Amino acid sequence: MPDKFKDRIAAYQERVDSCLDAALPQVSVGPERLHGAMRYAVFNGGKRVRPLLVYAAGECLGVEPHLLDGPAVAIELIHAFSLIHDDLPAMDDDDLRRGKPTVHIQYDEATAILAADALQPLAFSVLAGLGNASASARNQLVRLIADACGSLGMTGGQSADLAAEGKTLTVDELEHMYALKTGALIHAAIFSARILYKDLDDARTAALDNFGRKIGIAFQIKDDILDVEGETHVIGKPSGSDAERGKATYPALFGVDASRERCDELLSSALSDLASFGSAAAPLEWLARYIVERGQ
Ligand code: GRG
Repeated sequence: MPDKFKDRIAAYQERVDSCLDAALPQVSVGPERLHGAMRYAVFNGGKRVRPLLVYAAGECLGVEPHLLDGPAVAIELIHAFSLIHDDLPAMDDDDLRRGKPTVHIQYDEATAILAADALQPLAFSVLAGLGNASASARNQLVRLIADACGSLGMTGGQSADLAAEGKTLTVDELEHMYALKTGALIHAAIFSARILYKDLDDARTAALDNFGRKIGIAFQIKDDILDVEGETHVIGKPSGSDAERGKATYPALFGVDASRERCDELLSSALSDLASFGSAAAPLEWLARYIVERGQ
């Protein structure tokens, strides 16, 4: 990774971590166990890809970072919420996440459910309380992120994912499920910068929209490949767990080679969507490559 990106990424990760710390209640405030579980879920080692996409899309459009802190925090809180639910016994029943016990293992199932229940409204409270955005921008951000996690977004995708276990899907059905389950929040991360930048023409709005959708699907295909090929200590969760549960994934249905080819195809198409933004899109380009080439 070129040093200029390494430094910038580390700075944005620190920035969002400090904003997350400010948004989350302290553990010393009651109910202490609940607040401990919420903080555990957020601060146990995530890569912060979604907040990084918010800031990179902001750089692409020339939006000031301080305007992007709110959506970056809200989206990471929603992401943490979704991972708690995803790991529960009623869903994927995973004991390990980011190399550490999942929230329901570290605490207990009831506390994990409540921590997730509390992270979601906190995300919307952060957005509603944005002091540096117009009322119209706040409304649009709430709508964008609510839709991305609702039944026509992440929750709907998760429902389709559970229903598809042990079944065969077509490429289109599978990619639609990925677009909802994983892609919707990734797209919302990129598009939140668009909401804060008023003067983007229709062609470039569509280009950013397409970039977000393609990179969201590629993210999930890469996640599937890592589940097949990654080692547990590197990916931080049990390797091979998708196959064990009979999950409908790209590698399971179409093979690892086809999965890699599809990832590369989505990446190159997504990169061509950024052409009209010139060098301002370099951080987004870098993140898109990272999403497809990452090892964890
Ligand atoms: C949260 C509204 C809402 C509903 C819950 C459980 C659920 C419905 C949705 C789960 C969706 C889900 C877990 C999709 C998988 C996305 C994915 C590949 C997550 C891993 O993301 P990384 O690699 O994780 O960015 P880190 O650990 O780096 O944060």
